[in-house]
Amino acid sequence: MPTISEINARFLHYIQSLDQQGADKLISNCLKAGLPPEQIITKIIMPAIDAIAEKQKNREVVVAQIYVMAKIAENEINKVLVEMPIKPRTKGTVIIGTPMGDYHGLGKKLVATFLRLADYQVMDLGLSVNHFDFVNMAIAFNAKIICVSALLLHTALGITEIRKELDSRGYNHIKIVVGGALFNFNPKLSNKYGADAMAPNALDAVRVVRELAGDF
Ligand code: B12
Repeated sequence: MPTISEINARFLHYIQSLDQQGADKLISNCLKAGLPPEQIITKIIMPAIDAIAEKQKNREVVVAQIYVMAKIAENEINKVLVEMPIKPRTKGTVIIGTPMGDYHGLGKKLVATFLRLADYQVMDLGLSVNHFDFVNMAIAFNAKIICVSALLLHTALGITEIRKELDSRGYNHIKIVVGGALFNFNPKLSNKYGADAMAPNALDAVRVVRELAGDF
């Protein structure tokens, strides 16, 4: 059995070569070999996406390539997520989505899954969500937390709109937690946009949600 870093290098090679079949076979073999799904996501798939992000920063790949690479990564994430245990949701409801105009969905999907594994009922509103919908759903489902996954600077203003809408309707006890590339680049932005907290990854997202919801 190759080491995790060897598997990661191979996975990166497959997505860089836009080889869906190779990636598929590799991840299937990892699952068959009994590698824990969480480890496959955090140690094999996510580091590969980070490496691609680095290449994009250095302008070594173009958006069309990133699109296909992200699609391959997403297919493999979906395959691994199916293997994760289904647990009863004993904690409260959390609303999650991306702000209007933001179609980056991989981080949101992972955060939603990790919250579900931590027993939260997660209402995933999907991509490019209007701020009214975030607020209406939070109120309707008695959620204590709204999670916003924001990767684009110009669409993150949607978070400020959610804050304003909550405050103007007297729901300022509902907390906003944010994450995504934007806040990993500059964590202070979370405060600027009116969020209560940020987390840099899906595991920390669970910790922050627990703290804000008062669940231990
Ligand atoms: C893949 C990708 C795409 C794919 C998205 C495919 C998909 N299905 O999601 C495609 C090709 C479609 C795309 C398009 C664009 N993209 Co793009 N994209 C990326 C890239 C390379 C990776 C994002 C990703 O999926 N990462 C993997 C996931 C797992 O990580 P993550 O999202 O960060 O999530 C983790 C944490 O951040 C955290 N987290 C995430 N959400 C949340 C939420 C909460 C509540 C919490 C607590 C935590 C949390 O936990 C997650 C898991 O650990 C980033 C670079 C980067 N550094 O992020 C650029 C990036 C986000 N894109 C960028 C841009 C500009 C664009 C485009 C405008 C086109 C372009 N010129 O590149 C379009 C815009 C499309 C739109 N309107 O949404 C810029 C944004 C810059 C900015 N400041 O606004 C980035 C940063 C690249 C760059 N360096 O320039 N992109």
